[in-house]
Amino acid sequence: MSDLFLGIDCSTQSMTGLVIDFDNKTIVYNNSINYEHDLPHYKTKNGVYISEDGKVVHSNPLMWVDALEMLLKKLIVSGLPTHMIKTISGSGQQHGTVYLNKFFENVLDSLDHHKTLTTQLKNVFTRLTSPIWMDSSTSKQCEEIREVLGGKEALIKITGSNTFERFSGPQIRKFYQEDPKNYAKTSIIHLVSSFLSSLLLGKNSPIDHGDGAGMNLMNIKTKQWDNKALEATAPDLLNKLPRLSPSYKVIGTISDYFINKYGFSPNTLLIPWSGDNPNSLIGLGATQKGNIAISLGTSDTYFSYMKELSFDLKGEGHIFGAPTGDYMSLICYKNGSLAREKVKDQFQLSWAEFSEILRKTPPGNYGKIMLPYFFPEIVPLVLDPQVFRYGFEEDDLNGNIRAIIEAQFLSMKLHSEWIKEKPIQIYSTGGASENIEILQVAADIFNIDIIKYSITNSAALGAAIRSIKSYFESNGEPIKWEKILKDFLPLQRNELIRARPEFKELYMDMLELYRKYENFKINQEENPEKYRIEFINKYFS
Ligand code: ADP
Ligand code: XUL
Repeated sequence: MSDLFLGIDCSTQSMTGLVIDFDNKTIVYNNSINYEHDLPHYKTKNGVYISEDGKVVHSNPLMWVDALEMLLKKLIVSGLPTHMIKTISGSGQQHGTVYLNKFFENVLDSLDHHKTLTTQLKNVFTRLTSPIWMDSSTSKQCEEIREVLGGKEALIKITGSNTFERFSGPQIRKFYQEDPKNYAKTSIIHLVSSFLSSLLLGKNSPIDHGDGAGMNLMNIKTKQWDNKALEATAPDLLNKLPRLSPSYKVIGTISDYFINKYGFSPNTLLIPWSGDNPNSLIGLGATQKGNIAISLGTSDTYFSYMKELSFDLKGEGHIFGAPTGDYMSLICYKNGSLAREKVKDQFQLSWAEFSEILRKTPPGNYGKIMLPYFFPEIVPLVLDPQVFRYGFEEDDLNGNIRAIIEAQFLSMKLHSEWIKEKPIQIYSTGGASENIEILQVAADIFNIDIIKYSITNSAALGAAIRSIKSYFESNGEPIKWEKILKDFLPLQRNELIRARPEFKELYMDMLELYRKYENFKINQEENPEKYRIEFINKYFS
C-alpha cells in the first residue's frame, strides 16, 4: 500500500471516514457512524434535537467527539495502517457553533490517551448543545444585524449572504442575548468543522474561508473578520473567534493523543476542515466554470463553482469560499431528505416502493401541486411549517410521492435562476442520490443530464482529495486540481441519468405554475387555479 489520505465528514446524521490510496487510485476505507443508532444514549432523532414548534434545532458536540473516537477505533479494527496516512482533512455540516471555555486548549494540550476524549472534554463547553443549520429561531437577531449593517444589499456585499436564521452570527447573537453569563465565560466559538479540526491538532484550529463565509461575520472580499459585522453581532467577539485560513494551508501535525492511541505517524499533516458543501465541490470535481452540483442529504443544496465574485441581491442564495481559493454559489433547503422520509413513512413504504411509484406515475402528476413545507424552509422563507396540496388530498399515495419530488426540484430550478452558470451536466451527491428515480425527476425538470457517483458522500471524499493536494504542495511538488481529479474521479462515476426531451415543455409550463403557487401562498398573489386547470387540459385530457 502506498501513501494514504483521510477525509472525515461530520454531517447531520452521521460521521464518515474515507481513505484514499492515491497511487493505486482506490478508496480503501469508507465507513460511517450513525448518531441515532450507534450512539443512542445521546437521544437524538436523526442526529438532532428539535423543539416542538420545529424552530430550535440543536445537536450535541460531545456526541461528535464520541463519534470521532468510535470512527477511529473502527479504522484500527479494519486493519488499515494508520501510520501511512500522510494528511487528514475534514468536513462539517455548515453554520453550527460550538461554545468553549478557557480550559479547552489546556485540556487538548494535556490529553491522556489512556482515557476517552469525552471524559476529558466533558467540562469544556459553555453551552452543552450546539445550534445547527436546521435552526430557524433567530429572525429577531437577523433583523437587528441587517439593520446595523445598512440593510440587505449592503450586508450581502459585505458577507456574501443576507442574514439567515441558521447562520452562525445571528446564532451567536441569540446566545449572547439570552445567556450573557455563559457568553461571557466563552473563550472561543468554533464551527463544527474547526472544532473537530482542533481536536486532531491539539489546539484551536483556524476556520477556513469556505465555512467562514457561512457566518455573516467574514468579509467575503478581504476574507478577514469584518469589524462592523462583529460589532453588530456581539461584544468582544473578535477575541472569541479563531483566526481564518485558506482551506489548503497546512495548519500543523496531528497531536500526541492520536499518535499514541491510534498509531498515526507524528508527521501526519493537517489542513483546515471546511463545510460539507465546499468539500463536496471538490469531491464531485466541480472546480471549473459551468460545473453545477446538487446534494440530496439531510439538506438539499444546489451549488456551483464561481470564478468571479458576484452576488444574489435578492438575498435567497449565498456566496461561500471554495477550497480552490475562489468562490462558490449555493442555495439550501431544509425540506430535503427528512421531508421525503415523512411522505415515505406516512405510507409505510420502503425506498424501493417509493421509487416504483415515481417510475409508474407521469411527469406533471395530473396537475397535482404541493408546496412541501414539512419543516421551516429557507427558500422561500417559511418559518411556520405547513404543507399545501392543490388538486389532491393527504391520503393520495401516488399523488403525494410524485408531488413532493416534483415540488423539490421545481423550487430548486426556480430559486437557482440567479446563478448564472448554465450547466452542461449536473453532478449529484448525498444519501438520496442513491435513488435513480428521484434523479430522473431532477434531470427532466432541469432538462439536463445528471451524473451519479458510486460514493454518495462527496464531502468526505472532497476532504480526502484536499488532503492530497496540500500534501504534495507542502512537499514542494505543486499538483493541479485538474490532475488529481482527472486521475481519480472518473473512476467513481457509475451512472448518467439522461434528461428526457419529451418532458421539456411540460416541465417548463409546470415551473411557471409552481412559481404562481408560491407567489399565491407566500406573496398573497392571485390564486392560480385556472392555470392549473389549463395545464391539466393541455397534458392530461
Ligand atoms: P447527511 O450527510 O446530511 O447526514 P446523507 O447524505 O447521509 O445525510 O443522507 C441521508 C439521507 O439519505 C437519509 O435521511 C435518507 O432519507 C436518504 N436516503 C438514503 N437512501 C435513500 C434512497 N434509496 N432513496 C432516497 N433517499 C435515501
Ligand atoms: C448549507 C447548509 C447545509 C448544511 C448541512 O448552507 O445549511 O447544507 O451544510 O449539510
